[in-house]
This record gives sequence, C-alpha cells and structure tokens, in this order.
Amino acid sequence: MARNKIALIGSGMIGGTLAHMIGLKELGDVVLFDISEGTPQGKGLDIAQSAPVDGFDANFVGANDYSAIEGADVCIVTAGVPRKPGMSRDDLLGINLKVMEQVGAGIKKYAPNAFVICITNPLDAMVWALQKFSGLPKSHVVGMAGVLDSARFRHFLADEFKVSVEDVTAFVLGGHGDTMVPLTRYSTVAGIPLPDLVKMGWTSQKKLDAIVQRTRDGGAEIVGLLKTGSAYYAPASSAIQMAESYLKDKKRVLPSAAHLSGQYGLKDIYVGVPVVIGAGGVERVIEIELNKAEQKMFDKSVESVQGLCEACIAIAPNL
Ligand code: TXD
Repeated sequence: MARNKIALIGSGMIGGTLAHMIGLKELGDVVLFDISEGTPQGKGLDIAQSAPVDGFDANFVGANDYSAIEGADVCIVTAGVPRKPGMSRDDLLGINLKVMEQVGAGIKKYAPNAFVICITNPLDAMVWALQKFSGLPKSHVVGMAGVLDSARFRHFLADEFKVSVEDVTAFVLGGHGDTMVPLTRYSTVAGIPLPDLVKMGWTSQKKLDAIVQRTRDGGAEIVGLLKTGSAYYAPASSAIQMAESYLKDKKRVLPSAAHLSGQYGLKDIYVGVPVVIGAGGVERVIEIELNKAEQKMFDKSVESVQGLCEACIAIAPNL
C-alpha cells in the first residue's frame, strides 16, 4: 500500500514544523508548497537529511507549483500572513481571504479528494471561505483551532493542579481565540469536572476564571513575546492530531471548526464544536445541551464569526 501523501500549503513557521513532526511520526510523504521560492525546497531537503538520524522513511518535496500536490490525501493550509503585535486575527482577513481563493483553486484542481485542515487566520472565516472556493465536501474541510485552544487550557490547568497533562481534558466551543467558549463543567481532571475541583478546594473560581481568560489570550500572549509572528509548535501538533485521526480512522472526538447544517440551530457556518474525525472526514457533529450562560457566550462567538463571513462576502461577492 502506497504511503499517505500530505501536502502542506504554506511552508512557513507552522508549515515547516508540520513537515518535521509528520516525519518524526512517519505519517507519510510530504509536499511542502509555498509561493516563496526556495523556502519549501530548503526545508524539505533539510528535514529529509534528518531522517537517517531519526529513522523515518518518507519523501520530502518542496514546490512552488500546485501540480506537486496532485492526489494528496491530506492538505494542511497555513498559507497567508500571521499577526504582528497589536494586530487582531481579524486584521488578517483582507489579505488571507485572497490567499484562500488561490489555495481553494489549487486544491480543487489537484487534490479534490483530500481531507483539508485549514489553519490560516481568522480561522473560522477562512475555513468557511476555503470550503466554498475549493468546492470540496463540507465533511472534508475543517478548521484547526479548538484542539489548540483546549491544549492551552489543559496546559494551564495541569500547571495549576500539578497533575499530568494526560489526565486533564478540556472542552471548548465557538470561534478561535477571544470569543472562545471553554465549558468548565465538561472539562475535567481524570473525569472530575472543574466545578467539583473548586468545591474540593483544588483551586478557586477566581483562579479558574483567570485561567480561562489566559487561554482566550493565549495567541496574543505568544505574539507579544515573539514579536515577529505567532505560535507554531502547538498549532502544528494540534493539526497533526486531526490529520492522524483521519489517516488512521481513529474517530477521535476533537473540538474543530466544522460546517454546521442545522446543529446548534445554525446553518452554513463554520464554528468550533466537538466532532468525530475518521476516514470519512468530519463524521459526526456532537451537539450538547448548553446552559444559559454557555449559550450566551456561544451566541456571541457565532455572531463574531458571522460578522467575519459578511466581511468576506463584501470583498468576494461570489462567496
Ligand atoms: O489556531 C490557529 N488556527 C492559529 C492560526 C494558530 C497560529 C497561527 N495561525 C495562523 O496560521 C496565522 O495567523 C497565519 O495566518 C497562519 C500561518 O502562520 P505561520 O506562523 O506559519 O505564518 P508564516 O510563517 O508567515 O507562514 C505563512 C506562509 C509563508 O511561507 C508565505 O510565503 C506563505 O504562507 N504564503 C503563501 N503560500 C501560498 N500561497 C499564497 N498566496 C501565500 N501567501 C503567503
């Protein structure tokens, strides 16, 4: 059986990290694509030269022409520009929407059967636009944000509780970042919900609220520290968890920006919800009961995503 073929559309900070992690996990052959000449080729060659040391067999190709992604099983899209300090994710919309149009055309032409994971910001609007530009089935176009936001939440909680990150689960809904909806009653340490841990004196509600806010600001905190760009290690790890669930039909339950066709009372929008990812792509959207406070936060998140999509339509009326 031939190896999986994974195309990375965008070979910058996240793209290069994706390529390296895919090699180390021996998930398949990698095509690094970019408009920057030399970057994908150089990173591909460099990672290929690390393979004898780390013991993985895979082909790494760098390309500036979409034909190189022909027949890819998975496409992970980071093409576009990241934030600089002081910029919001939404500020990237104008530039990155045009990039999504080009990427959508390339995938439509050369990899129409791929499972596409979009990372480019503003994520919830870009993945919605990418699905429309590419014309791929909605089950095969998904956005990576919730796995990253919940990983940030899990890291801060594990740090607070001094327990293994492996025993902390987090449940987040909604748009990526500021309007993220962390569901503390569904987030647990070894199955013990956070509200119970507050009652058990493991932490205080005040500290928990601060952790939620720090998670919301997780991206901006790193942008402020790095100054030249945004996070790339945890975003790459998060996208790979989604790709692996597809390639190995693992049916992981992962928070992802998925297309809603009536779930949560919403239609023709992409927003962060828990989904099952398997060989069929996004196989199921999991609908949970929200209490009044959670519903209010979710509605606010949906509103901001809808606003971004309207801004996209104002720029590209054919959407
Ligand atoms: O959780 C999330 N979804 C976010 C997403 C987490 C972190 C970063 N987030 C966003 O990912 C970020 O705001 C950016 O929109 C993307 C990619 O971030 P990265 O840090 O990888 O940006 P880089 O290093 O600038 O890489 C982008 C590459 C770069 O090599 C450009 O040459 C290339 O994209 N690029 C293009 N490739 C193809 N086609 C076009 N038109 C194009 N324009 C730029």
